[in-house]
Amino acid sequence: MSPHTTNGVSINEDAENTYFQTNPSPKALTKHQALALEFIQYHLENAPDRRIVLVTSGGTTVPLENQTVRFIDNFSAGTRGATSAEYFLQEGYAVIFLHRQFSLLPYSRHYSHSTNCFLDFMEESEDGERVVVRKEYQEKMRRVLQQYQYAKNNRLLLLLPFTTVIEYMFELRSLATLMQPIGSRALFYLAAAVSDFFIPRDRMEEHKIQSREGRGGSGRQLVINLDPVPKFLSNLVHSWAPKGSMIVSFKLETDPSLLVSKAEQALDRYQHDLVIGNMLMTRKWEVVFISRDGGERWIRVPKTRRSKSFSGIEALVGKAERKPDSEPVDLEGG
Ligand code: PAZ
Repeated sequence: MSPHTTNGVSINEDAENTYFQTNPSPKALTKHQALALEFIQYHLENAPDRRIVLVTSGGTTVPLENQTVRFIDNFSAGTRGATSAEYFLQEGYAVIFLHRQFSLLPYSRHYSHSTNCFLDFMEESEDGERVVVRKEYQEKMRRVLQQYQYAKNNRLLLLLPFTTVIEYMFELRSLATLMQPIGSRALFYLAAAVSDFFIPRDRMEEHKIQSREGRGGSGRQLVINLDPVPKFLSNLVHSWAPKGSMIVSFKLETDPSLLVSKAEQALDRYQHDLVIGNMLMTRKWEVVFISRDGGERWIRVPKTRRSKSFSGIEALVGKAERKPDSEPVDLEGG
């Protein structure tokens, strides 16, 4: 089958079919489908007006061996996705959180090992009989706990993990298809950092690659030959996602001169609703919105509000200083 066009955009069905036919579907897919179906049906029956968002978060891995010892990874910790999920919940959405296993999660991210050891938040009570939250952390922890329990008790948050880029693609396709009945109340918020390259199953080593044997190079060099991951955003927009749903993708760059043009290109190519651009070094303080109604809109967090623990999401929900059409600020001193 050859590529066809929808709204002038080509969808490469060959690439899609080959990818899904020649790579194994994740072991957890059937279980995840059942959980997602139940979650979606619950909200359609009990709160038909509720919006449901699929948030993708964290980085995908590219395994080098089938029995994986080594893999290629990326920097993403899942901060954007986990934080955004909290804000979606606060705004009344139900959230399907498709995340890299062991990356940051909504609510528990405030007590992640990468910022603090959770034991530092605790102490023994004066009588030595109980373990309690230290006084200075109680107010914030109570607030986070209440929000977490509200989401949990009202079945508003479904956590589904992935690890590899292949798993991610299978999960994304399957969730988008299951979300069809939600129609225009569905939102896709694609904050995961998804590898552009992978090793197809039929070229992957079964066992741990041995350092003495060498692979493809001279001597003991290991030469890795990666294929491009098919551009699935076009399949998502034109085929998997419900008609009328909103699709927001992210674009990360390290070269500032490329960010806006690449984000515009993505919007033009895939014809979805919004691309949010960010630079690796400044992603917590500034983002640029590229939307089809034209123009670029920078949203920045004022220098005075930047802190180590600041997650950056305020930049996306309107609490930040807005400076439309201005140049990126120098954050080195920030
Ligand atoms: O997970 P994190 O908060 O460390 O990073 C978030 C992000 C930079 C991965 C996300 O905002 C993003 O840009 N995702 C798309 C990356 C890409 O261009 O593939």
